[in-house]
Amino acid sequence: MSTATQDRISVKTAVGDLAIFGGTPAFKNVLHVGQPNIGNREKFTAQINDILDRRWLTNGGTYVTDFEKRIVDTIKVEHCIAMCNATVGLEITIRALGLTGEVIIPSFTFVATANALQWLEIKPVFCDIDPRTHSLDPAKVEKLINGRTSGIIGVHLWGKPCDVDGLTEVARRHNLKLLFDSAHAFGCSYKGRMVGNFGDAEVFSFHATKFLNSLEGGAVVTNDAALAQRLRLMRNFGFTSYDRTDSLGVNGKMNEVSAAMGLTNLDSMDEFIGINRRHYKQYQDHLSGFAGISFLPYDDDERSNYQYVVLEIEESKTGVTRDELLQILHAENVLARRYFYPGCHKMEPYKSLYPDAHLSLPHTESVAARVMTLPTGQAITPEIIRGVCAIISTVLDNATEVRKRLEERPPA
Ligand code: T4K
Repeated sequence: MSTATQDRISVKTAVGDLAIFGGTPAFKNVLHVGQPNIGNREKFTAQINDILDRRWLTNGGTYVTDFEKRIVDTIKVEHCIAMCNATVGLEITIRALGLTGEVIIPSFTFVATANALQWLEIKPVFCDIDPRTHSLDPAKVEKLINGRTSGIIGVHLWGKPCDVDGLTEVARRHNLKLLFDSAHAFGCSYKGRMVGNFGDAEVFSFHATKFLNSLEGGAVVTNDAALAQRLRLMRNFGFTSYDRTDSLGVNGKMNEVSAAMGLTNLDSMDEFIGINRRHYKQYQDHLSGFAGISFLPYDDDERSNYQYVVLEIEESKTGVTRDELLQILHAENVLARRYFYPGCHKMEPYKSLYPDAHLSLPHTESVAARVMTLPTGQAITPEIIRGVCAIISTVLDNATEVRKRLEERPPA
């Protein structure tokens, strides 16, 4: 299985070596957060040929059906409805659940969570997170419930399950629908049960950047047979038979090539998780000794996909800000990311629609200012991680000098 080739890595040890101050970038080729994992290429190309030979490209083909079955078996859920992507999966599910009025969600999430609601003219009500977990705080959710609230969308950000029990209890007490945006959490468990089995439904993403991808793709999973039936109809224009519709639908179908990619990658899922876990531990070994650097922990007693290496940088202890460190890494061709900055409430259209939202989101804003994600996955090697950590160590060991030299640089 191939990985990205890095024909040159220069390991940084001194401030003067840093590319931002004129040194040669540590990596010749750009490193991304979210470079796709790719399973057995021969198998995938053979499947594409089979799909072409059979001239059945989409609309309920055998690969999509098999992919849905494999997901059902993998996470032990009753129904899986594959979708063209998770955003459309969320929109269809929101509609199928009959959500209206207001729905409570975190602001600290990818903008698709909020967009899926706003697109359907439902108000996303942004709730603050628990800064330790980066996920919705159920006590704060409860305070936002009013007569217009129809549901809650919990997000298992970074693949770490949110407080499922707490949100389930709040939803039950107030008779609200509970949906989980599980875009990051395929293959993860909560209290020993696989994510996908909670709330009214959960939505996975299999976008190229997810640890398990189907090129583009998503899936809605549920243990509610009636909801599953509505989702299937809505996914396919509402068709109940060849030329009959009884209700409104849209096109949310996954195509056969995407399903073949999903199936191929499912065969390598344990390998991908193993790679991610080793990378995560290696980053921790190199960096967790530095004051002001903390890793978002994954629970080793649960199943996790370890697809994001999430660091928090506390400037008062590191002597550099998250954004300064990002600038330095980018100059070295390490495209570390500040996901999910600045929070949905500070992005349009939400910033204009809900200008006061920030008042109740202090943890969201402070976490969004501290978080950084580092490259991981199949394209990354232990040698690359050593190179990335050498840059960060050089900066942290010499923070005062780095800060001074950054300030002395002429404005760009
Ligand atoms: N809910 C949550 C919580 C989500 O995080 C997402 C998506 C969704 C819902 C909606 O799921 P989908 O509708 O997408 O199925 C990316 C992804 O596009 C998005 O799927 C993902 N979350 C989000 C967290 O990340 P960007 O804007 O960061 O994408 P982009 O193009 O900058 O790609 C990230 C990096 O990956 C780049 O630096 C380059 C690299 N890359 C990307 C692609 C596509 C590659 O090396 N190869 C590739 O093929 O959003």
